Amino acid sequence: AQSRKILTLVLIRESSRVLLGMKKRGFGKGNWNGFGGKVKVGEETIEDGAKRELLEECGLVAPCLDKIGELDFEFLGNPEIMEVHVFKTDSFEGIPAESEEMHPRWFSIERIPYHQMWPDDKYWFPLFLKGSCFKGHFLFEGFNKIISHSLKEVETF
Ligand code: 6U4
Ligand code: NA
Ligand code: NA
Repeated sequence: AQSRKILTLVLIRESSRVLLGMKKRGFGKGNWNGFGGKVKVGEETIEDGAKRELLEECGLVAPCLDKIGELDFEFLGNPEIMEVHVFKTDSFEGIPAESEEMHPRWFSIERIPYHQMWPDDKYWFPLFLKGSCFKGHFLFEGFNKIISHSLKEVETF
């Protein structure tokens, strides 16, 4: 049987730029990525977990997050599916600050560093940038190679 692990991913968008964090430790170290992580026991909603991770990892407070995506990641030889809930917002308080886990930096939407991101990001990030919602599934061999994937736009969540 396949178990699922729920994770969050938060993208901060201003008109022509996106805030990403360089992951300094753990899963995905060395990649630019959104902010997020595991949902903790006691958190009422997945969105609450996402807001906490955003604050912990880059010091920003977001009163409200919009859910825009659900991405399933499977790794050959590992029965656990990672179910990543993707959120975005353009409204937040605070100034991005470095944490133990992330080094934040703004990127122009013309210069998203796909070559230093998870390999799936090149597929779905453009949907985020154009304002769409999406669902996807990616099967990895190791952490760098995608063997198969599916991705579709959805109306809403
Ligand atoms: P610790 O180190 O225990 O505090 P935590 O912050 O709870 O960890 P973490 O950072 O391991 O969790 O969570 C993984 C993060 O990486 C989540 O934000 C989801 C994101 N992520 C995982 N696979 C991804 C992928 N293939 N593409 C992507 N983001 C991914 O863009
Ligand atoms: Na994290
Ligand atoms: Na974290």
